[in-house]
Amino acid sequence: MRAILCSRNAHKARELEVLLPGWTIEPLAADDYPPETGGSYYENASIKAAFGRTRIPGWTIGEDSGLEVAALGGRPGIESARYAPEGAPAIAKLLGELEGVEDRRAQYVSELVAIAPDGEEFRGTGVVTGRIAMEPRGSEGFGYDPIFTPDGEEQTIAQLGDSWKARNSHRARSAQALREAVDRRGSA
Ligand code: ITT
Repeated sequence: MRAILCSRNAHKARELEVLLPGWTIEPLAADDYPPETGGSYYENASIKAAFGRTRIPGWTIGEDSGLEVAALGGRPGIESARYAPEGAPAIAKLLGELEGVEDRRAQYVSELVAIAPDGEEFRGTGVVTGRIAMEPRGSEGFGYDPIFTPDGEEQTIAQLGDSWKARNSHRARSAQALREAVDRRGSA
C-alpha cells in the first residue's frame, strides 16, 4: 500500500517506513502546510492528513506528537515543535525549566491519522512513559530523545537507539494501533 506522509519531519518518515511494513511511505514536500491550530494531537494529525488530500489522491497520513512533562503541567505537549528550535536549544530550555525539580516524570504521545481514498478515517494512539534525564546522552533519534529515559531503562532513547525505538516508542505503538484499525477494515 502506498501512502503519502504529510510531514516535513524526515525522521518521522524514516521511522514510519520501518513501523508500517508493507506500506510505502512517501513524504509530501510542501512549503504551505496549514498551521497546527488544533486543540489536540488528533486534530493536528487530521489537519495534516486532510491537507495531503488536497494535493495527491490516494491514502494520506498525518502524525502529531509531543513530550508531556508532569512537573510542567503537561507542557510542552502539543506545542513541542514550537517550544524552541529543535535539538540542543529545546533540550537546554527544558533542562533549564527543570533545574532543581525532583519530579522528572514525562511521556511521549503520538497520534496517527490515515485517510483512505474514499475519505474513511483511521487513527492510532501511542504513549511511552519515562523521565527526563539530568543531561543529554546518546546520538540516535531526534528531538528530545537524548534526555528521555523510558520506564524500565537506564539509558536515554538516543542511547537505546533506532532499533529500540522501532519496537517500543510512542510512534511504534501508534503505528501498530493504526495498522490494526486498517486491517480490521480490510477484513470487515
Ligand atoms: P510535522 O508537523 O511536519 O509532521 P514536526 O516535527 O513539526 O513535523 P510535530 O508538530 O508532531 O512534528 O511536533 C512533534 C515534536 O515533538 C517534535 O518536533 C519533537 O520536538 C517532539 N517529538 C515527537 N516525537 C519525538 C521523538 O520520537 N523523539 C524526539 N522528539 C519527539
